[in-house]
Amino acid sequence: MAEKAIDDLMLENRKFPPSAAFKKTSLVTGTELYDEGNEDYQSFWARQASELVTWDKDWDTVCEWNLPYAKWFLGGQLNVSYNCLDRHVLAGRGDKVAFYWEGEPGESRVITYQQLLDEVSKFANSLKSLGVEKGDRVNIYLPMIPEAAVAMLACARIGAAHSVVFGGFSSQSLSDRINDAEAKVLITADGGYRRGEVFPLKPQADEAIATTPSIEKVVVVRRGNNPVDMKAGRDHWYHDLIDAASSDCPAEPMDSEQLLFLLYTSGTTGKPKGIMHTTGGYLTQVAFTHKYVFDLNPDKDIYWCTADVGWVTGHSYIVYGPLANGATSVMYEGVPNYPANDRFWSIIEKYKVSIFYTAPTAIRTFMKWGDQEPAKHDLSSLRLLGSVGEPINPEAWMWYHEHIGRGNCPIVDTWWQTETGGIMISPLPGATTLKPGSATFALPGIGMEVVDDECHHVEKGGGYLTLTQPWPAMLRGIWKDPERYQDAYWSRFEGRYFAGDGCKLDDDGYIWLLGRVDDVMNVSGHRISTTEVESALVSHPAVAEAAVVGANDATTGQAIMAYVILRTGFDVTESDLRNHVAKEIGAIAKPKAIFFTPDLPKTRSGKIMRRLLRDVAEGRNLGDTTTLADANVVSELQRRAAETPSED
Ligand code: 7RM
Repeated sequence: MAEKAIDDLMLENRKFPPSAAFKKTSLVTGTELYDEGNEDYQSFWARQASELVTWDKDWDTVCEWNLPYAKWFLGGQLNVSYNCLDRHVLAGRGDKVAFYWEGEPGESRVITYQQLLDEVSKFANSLKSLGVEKGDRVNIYLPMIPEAAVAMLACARIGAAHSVVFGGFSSQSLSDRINDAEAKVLITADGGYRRGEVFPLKPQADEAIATTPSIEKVVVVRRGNNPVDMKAGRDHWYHDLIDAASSDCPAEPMDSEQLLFLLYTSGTTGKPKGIMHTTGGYLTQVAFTHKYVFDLNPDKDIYWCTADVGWVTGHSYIVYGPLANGATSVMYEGVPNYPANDRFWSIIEKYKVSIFYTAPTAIRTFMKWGDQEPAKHDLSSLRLLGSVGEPINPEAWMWYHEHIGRGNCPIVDTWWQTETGGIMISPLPGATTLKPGSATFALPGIGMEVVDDECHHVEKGGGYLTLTQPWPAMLRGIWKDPERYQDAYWSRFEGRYFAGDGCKLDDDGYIWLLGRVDDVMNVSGHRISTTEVESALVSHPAVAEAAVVGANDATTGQAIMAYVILRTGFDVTESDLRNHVAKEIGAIAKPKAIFFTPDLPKTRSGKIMRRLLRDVAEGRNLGDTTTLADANVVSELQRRAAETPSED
């Protein structure tokens, strides 16, 4: 028998079946979708494609699978922007609100489907007037303002692929991404709001495009009102273009496999990968998952996903999924703690949000800030909560359930990646009994198998998460780098996609994500996941957030080092926490050292950067820190590491 891929230490027994009240209005309460997906996944997706998407021309072939390349709905034609806008207006829903936009300083804008269609059409005409043609790439570098969605949809309308770069990225990251994509046009803003202040974007963009020969034109949205230089002939104000443009821009049918967007992921090493997503399959899966995972009732629900449009979550679950389904969404520009730590809860109360989708990093931060913040607000409009981005620790799940959901809302823990395009593993909230911290099961139509090092089936316990069959929203490759595509995703296990994540299956077949396999620690021959030790730490009432890493150790191979953020008003000793971990999951998982810290190094989308913590723990100089949200955090940790605590 192969050596165990990852140990299984934690046992979580709490169960939350869907309530009778939730089931009463839920879209799915039984196993019918799973049965259909198991029977024949291609027919299953074909049915979703015809029910959820409007096609200009039917497809001939559902799926062509030449490993590792899939094509979906070949021969079919459709336009994504038509699906997100025109068809709702044509059906008489033009006055329906698409977005309630909330600016960080407090202003709001209400945008109906008709208004969004007009604006997108005008901007699509503007892009054409700037020379953008079908097949071109357009870069988008904007704050969280409605114009970001307008720009994406305008590109989709005319068949140009967008490449959105998060507004918090540096000019160097922007220029690298523009050059890789060879984008013709850059859409940016003067600046945006963050934590009560205007951060400049146009000056960064100017710096970036000094080294991007492909950029011919720049469009600038006015938002921050900060002074900017406009270069005559090259730079255009967005509002001038819109004022001059016609709102008549018929959506052009695109081939199902037309490139819809590139989205760059930083990966662990080397240059960012331009993940390619196309049209028909992508739209089918994001519409399906947005509808069924969030149990959407487009006539009643107010949906809010707190991600930034610069991340895949923003692409799939702020823009394309919700708009394809004709949903009403909230879009918020700023940070959760401006002007105070209860901003999110005041937004939920103000717009009567019923579906709320956020990340574990945010939830743990809210735990740290204290129960009193959500308690100040009426959150009774909520009926469903979601989580994405990292494993959600069982205690963070319980806190979210109790203090935000007030015990009444199911939580959908959704596992997926930039590469998968849409949600892959998640409960269906009217059908699945939840366990706190488990993403539960693969969705209908998705082929998932846990395997060991030798690619043998794992029935129970730890292993590697693999995907065994193509899915409609899967990446179509890495832009200009087919070899890297093959190596990065299809080489570890023959014939399957390996996501890089470890997970385990419990007695009931529930999936528990255990983090990236590169982070798994090897302590005296035991393969211990960072997630389980972190969850054990977070289960102590004094702990809000924890990150653990394995550092080289002469006796045990690696030793567990833990970095812990305490909840406001709580205190605990190191040895109490070590004993707590031993009691929760076993003595082998007891951290050798625990460092208390006010903050942790995170990527700008909120994922803990364990690689940097390993550098700190092993006393190395820091590697690449350019993707960090706040670089000061690590230098502070290094300072603290110099005063290494003792072991008991
Ligand atoms: C959507 C997104 C992908 C990686 C993925 C995992 C981790 C995401 C969950 C999760 C446990 C989850 N795209 N991840 N969701 N881990 N439970 N529900 O985050 O490309 O930025 O990251 O994120 O490691 O491989 S991403």
